[in-house]
Amino acid sequence: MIVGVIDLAIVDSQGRGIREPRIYFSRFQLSGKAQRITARLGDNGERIRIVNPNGIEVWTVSLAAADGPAARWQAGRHSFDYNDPSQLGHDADGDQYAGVLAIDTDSMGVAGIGATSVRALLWGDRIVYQSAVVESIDIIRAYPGADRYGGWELWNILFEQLIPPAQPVGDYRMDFVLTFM
Ligand SMILES: [Ca+2]
Repeated sequence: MIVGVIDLAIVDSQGRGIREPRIYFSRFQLSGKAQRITARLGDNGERIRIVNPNGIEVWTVSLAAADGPAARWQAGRHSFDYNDPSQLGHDADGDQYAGVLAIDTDSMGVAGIGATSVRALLWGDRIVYQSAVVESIDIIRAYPGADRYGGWELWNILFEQLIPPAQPVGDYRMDFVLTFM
């Protein structure tokens, strides 16, 4: 789901909107140990497009769980957490589920559309979701001096999820909301 006051979309290589964008973590072999899996949002065929037709100078694009801090990755009755930075099995947020998701924009691609420049834009963090502390993660921010009335495309955002040990096999899913404000 995508919300915002400005035009924010995920588009394919022809610039057409992708109605229900999805990213997939690669299949992984379960073991008795915790493990990290990764996925990337965006490549040549799928980019986040930001268009700012109203001249807003300072803005942020952020990503949050659609169901808020109580959300979990779910496969039927099995689930694991996305915002429990205590890492291995010690449940910091008290919901009895372990697991944490990091969003890393260190190697994110950013390009202005047409004549738009990327000046006064800031990205390049690795941030983990943390219940009641970090419920939304900024992907990119524009500061005073950024081009107004411009458009930008973003790709190659790294998602890294820590899976708790002994997690049951399943096709785990979770919904996120991308917001421009
Ligand atoms: Ca938890």
